[in-house]
Amino acid sequence: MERHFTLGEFIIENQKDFPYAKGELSALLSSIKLAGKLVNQQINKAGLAEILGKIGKQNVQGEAQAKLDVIANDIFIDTFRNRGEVCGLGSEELEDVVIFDDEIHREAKYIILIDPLDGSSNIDVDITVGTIFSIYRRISEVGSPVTPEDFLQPGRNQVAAGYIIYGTSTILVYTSGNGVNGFTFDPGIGSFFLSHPNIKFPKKGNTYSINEGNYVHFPDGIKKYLKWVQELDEEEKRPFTSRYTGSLVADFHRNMLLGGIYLYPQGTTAPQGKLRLLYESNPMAFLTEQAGGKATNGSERILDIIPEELHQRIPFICGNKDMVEKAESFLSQF
Ligand code: P6P
Repeated sequence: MERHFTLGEFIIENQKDFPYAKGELSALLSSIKLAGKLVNQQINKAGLAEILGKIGKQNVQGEAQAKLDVIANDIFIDTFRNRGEVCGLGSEELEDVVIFDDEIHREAKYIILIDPLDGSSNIDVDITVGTIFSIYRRISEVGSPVTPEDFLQPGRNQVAAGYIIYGTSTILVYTSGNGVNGFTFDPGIGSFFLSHPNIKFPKKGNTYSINEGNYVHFPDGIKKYLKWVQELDEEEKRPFTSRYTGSLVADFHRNMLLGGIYLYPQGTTAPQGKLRLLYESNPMAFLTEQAGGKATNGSERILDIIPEELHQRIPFICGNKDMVEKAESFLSQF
């Protein structure tokens, strides 16, 4: 019987992967684990606890905020405020960063960027949602207040990134630069257990995830790519399958395990696409590359893009390397 590490045991077992950390990164991952359990609990009883639906306000993105967006955001902020591993936090739900400017937090080495509840428009109809997180070592001096530059580092500087997918089961998936591992939550015990060791994209993928409702707005290269995907090829006999849930975490998780490509390209109504670079595309790009895939904006590596502002959007294509390169080839031709 294979022994299933808990997430805590796995982190300790792999402490050697963090040569410069004296346990803070491990403690930070444990804080994320704790907050994830609390969010999971709220999501699972949402229908009973009158916390479904919108709050009648918009977030900084101009998107209607769901009650659970705000609840999840508060849970993560409170967790990090009560523990001492991060000196600042950027969130999809907040216009400005949260600076934990007290003696303890000023000594913290890390900052974190989160999308507390991605895909939250799906909550009221019980479709999978997720939390996405992205962790950097601060570049400002430890002991001083965190600065905006700490949050505007290129994705290649991430020290860890991952997501928690609240689906048929709740799974925490993360990388700290040494591969991708997934841990499934056992609510009976209240622990996450290693269930998906060393995740890699399969050699071939035949699933594509894109909102084809935006077809008229897509660049010609994407339109030609979609036509290519949907044509039966005499030699390869390749039938592709379309799977798109409206939850990046759900589509990404399926494509990473079974093979596939996710695309949110730019369009006439969204010149920079929809996904946010700092707390959606960068963490997913880090995971993609660690799992053997490729993540670009259609021409450049996502992780090399230098951010200019906290909520900037970026066209995003990620998945099996050959599938991403095929889409890029259409974009470069048309
Ligand atoms: P659309 C959710 O709002 C999200 O950021 C991703 O999780 C998801 O893939 C995408 O937007 C859905 O956007 O425009 O297709 O509804």
